[in-house]
Amino acid sequence: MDVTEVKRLLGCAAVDAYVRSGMRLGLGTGSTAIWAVRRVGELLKQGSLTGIVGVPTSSQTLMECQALGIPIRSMNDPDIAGGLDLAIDGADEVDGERRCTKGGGGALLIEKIVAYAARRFVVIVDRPKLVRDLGLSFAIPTEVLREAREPAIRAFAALGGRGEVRMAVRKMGAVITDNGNILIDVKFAGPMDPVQMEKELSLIPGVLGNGLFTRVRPTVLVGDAGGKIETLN
Ligand code: A5P
Repeated sequence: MDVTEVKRLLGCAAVDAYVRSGMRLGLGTGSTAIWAVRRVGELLKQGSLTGIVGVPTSSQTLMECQALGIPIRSMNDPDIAGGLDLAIDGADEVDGERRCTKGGGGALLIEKIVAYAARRFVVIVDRPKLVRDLGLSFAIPTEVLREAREPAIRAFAALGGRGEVRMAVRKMGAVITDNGNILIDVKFAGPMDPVQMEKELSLIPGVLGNGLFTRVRPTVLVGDAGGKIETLN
């Protein structure tokens, strides 16, 4: 089974198991989470789900919701009021304590606001994303105010990380996020304490968000190449 099919199965499984009518739902970003968004759209169209309001975590997800007719809100709308029943998202890495690295798709800032505001967080990943230590094979993404670029890179170095501005592929220059900022990916040479590092990165002026998600322990659905899905709680 190819990896796209595994991601589709994961998206469907998460929605079928955890989404109920009337929920305020955080909708993640990326090539896995998009399948959960599509499943919500499908079930709304069928009428087997009703009364859902979704908070999209990126322009990718916003556009998909609009195309599928999923009612969308911001975290600040009165009927969301800063809290969600459930958020479903992908991840780049998950460790043995179900802590995650996110932000490969550049949407980490809103993804974290949404995940941390949800009563339940469900992460959907294919098995190769399970790792022993976060941040070794995947650099930790950070979203940084443009004016803070060089001070932030110096601050990352003081924490043992090498920061690299993420460059755009079909545009010259840096990737500019949905929020108008740049992304700096921070590579660590050896294992670090992700709980402590999430805090340290959050304290650097101009660093608006980082891709370490350690303060919520999600339910993780892990997809195997054969299509089997395991739930980690
Ligand atoms: C988006 O910013 C990310 O956090 C994604 O959720 C993460 O990169 C996983 O994406 P894929 O499902 O595309 O691998």
